[in-house]
Amino acid sequence: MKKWWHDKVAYQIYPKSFYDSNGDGIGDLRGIISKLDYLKELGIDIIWISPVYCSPMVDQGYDISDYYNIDPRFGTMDDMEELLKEAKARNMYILMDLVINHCSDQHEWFKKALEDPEGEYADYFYIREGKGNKPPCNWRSYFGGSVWEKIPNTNKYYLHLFAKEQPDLNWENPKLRHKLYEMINWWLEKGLAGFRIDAIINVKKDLRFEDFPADMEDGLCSIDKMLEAAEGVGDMLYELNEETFKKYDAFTVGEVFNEKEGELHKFIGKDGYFSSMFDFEIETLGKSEKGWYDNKEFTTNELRKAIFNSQLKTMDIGFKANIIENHDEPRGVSHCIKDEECNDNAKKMLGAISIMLRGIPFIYQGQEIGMTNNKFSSIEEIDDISTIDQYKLAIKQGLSEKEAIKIVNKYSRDNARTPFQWDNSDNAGFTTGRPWLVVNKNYESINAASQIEDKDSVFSFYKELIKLRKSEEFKEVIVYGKFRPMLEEYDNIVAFCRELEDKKIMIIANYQNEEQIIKLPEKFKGILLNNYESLEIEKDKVRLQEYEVVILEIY
Ligand code: TEU
Ligand code: CA
Repeated sequence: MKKWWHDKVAYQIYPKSFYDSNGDGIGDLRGIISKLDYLKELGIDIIWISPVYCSPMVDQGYDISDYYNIDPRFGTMDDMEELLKEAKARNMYILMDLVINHCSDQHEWFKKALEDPEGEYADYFYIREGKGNKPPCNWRSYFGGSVWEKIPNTNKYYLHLFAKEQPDLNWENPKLRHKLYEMINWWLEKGLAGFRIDAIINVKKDLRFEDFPADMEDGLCSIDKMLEAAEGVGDMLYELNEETFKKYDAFTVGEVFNEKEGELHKFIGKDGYFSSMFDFEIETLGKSEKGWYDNKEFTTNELRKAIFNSQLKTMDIGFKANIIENHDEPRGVSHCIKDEECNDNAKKMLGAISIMLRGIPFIYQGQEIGMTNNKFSSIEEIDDISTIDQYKLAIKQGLSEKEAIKIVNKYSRDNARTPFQWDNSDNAGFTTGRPWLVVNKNYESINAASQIEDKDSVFSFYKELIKLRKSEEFKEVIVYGKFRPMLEEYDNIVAFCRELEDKKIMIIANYQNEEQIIKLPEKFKGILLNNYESLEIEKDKVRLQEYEVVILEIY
């Protein structure tokens, strides 16, 4: 059954780093409004903005102290209303970020809970007695250390899977859940098209709050162990959808890392909890549970296998949201292409692979102009709480400062949070003030202004990809066409078909820094897109140049 969002292309904005309209060094809502035409030009329909609610910004706004107000750093509620209006005027849709696994320790609910750990608001959180003078159990936070923080002058602790300033909300409490539903519907009434839903798999805990075997010398265990044991998240997500999103035909995309085997259809199937969820295959490749210091490199063939498996597993169930990066990850082109080979052809090739997959393409701000990782020279340049934790962990595991900063440069979330590079003026045209985070030094060669009019730029290639995706002739096959892996017998070739009865296209990417000759498996009808000037083809032999990607119509 067709849904309004099936043929849309989405874009993630990290407001703090997108565009600063008032010179305070921080991106804001008026900055976003001023750039809507830029996004319209690119071909964007849906815009997800990371949190702009009131927040102490311990975790960059993912610690919300008031769900009903815009943080003054980003602007006012009038600005938010105007963004909704201006987007609507352009046939664009706004998603906000729904962070409801936890709130900020500055939220009034939590303040009231601390005032009276036996009172009504205490049950909006998980407050438990310590075991002797130790926390209730040995789970490790996503940001390092225990998930339990002691409440002063008591032997009680409160639970926080993320930072201690992000107390987990108690989803076992129907009163709390209904407070959240009220808030969600209040925003949907305002005209939001839906939400990106933050860390939502964490809302169901293993309520025994018992230890799991320690997996490191800190005596703690990965939170994944708890999530494996927790049963019943589906009941909560079903109720959430029934009480809110479903009533508005909202588009929702879940950030889900640990759904259980065989449960995908419950999440994004026909009557799923969400419309879609992100495909994190690229992001989790080589990731170690121990921490970034232990992450492994991956090969192109492994990347291909991960993407293809996910496509085949998802195709008959629903639509995932395809990404190569987001605000929690290093830049996609830096993560997936060797530094010394990371040129415009490689960046265009990666974009073509992602956008031609089956699913909803999500482009992260700056991906469309080929922004890359930053070169942080010291941990002092880093803002991100998670990166600082991972840096300390690497040092604790015996890495030198030099090795630890190398890890930070490879995996830090701040790589994706350096200011958007608009032009080659000071601070890349992001702000007239002092930017809150370093601007990538390569802004003079990588910026939007130098690419918009250049038909050979990464930006223009992304525009072509989106135009093809929306073209009358090919949109059906690109949106709904079956996914079929091709040419897996070759190394470093990422090739697949998208096909309907009456329309077939094939994408072939030579994902390496040297040419490769391949035998075309199907008779081709025409060349729809190519990141090189021309394609060398005679009969069924194709000579692909380094990082060349072609999109062909086939019979
Ligand atoms: O991320 C959830 C999540 O699992 C990631 O934080 C991941 O563990 C982390 O990036 C590893 O460094 C969401 C948001 O996307 C993230 O920005 C927030 O920090 C987190 O939730 C808490 O709200
Ligand atoms: Ca500002």
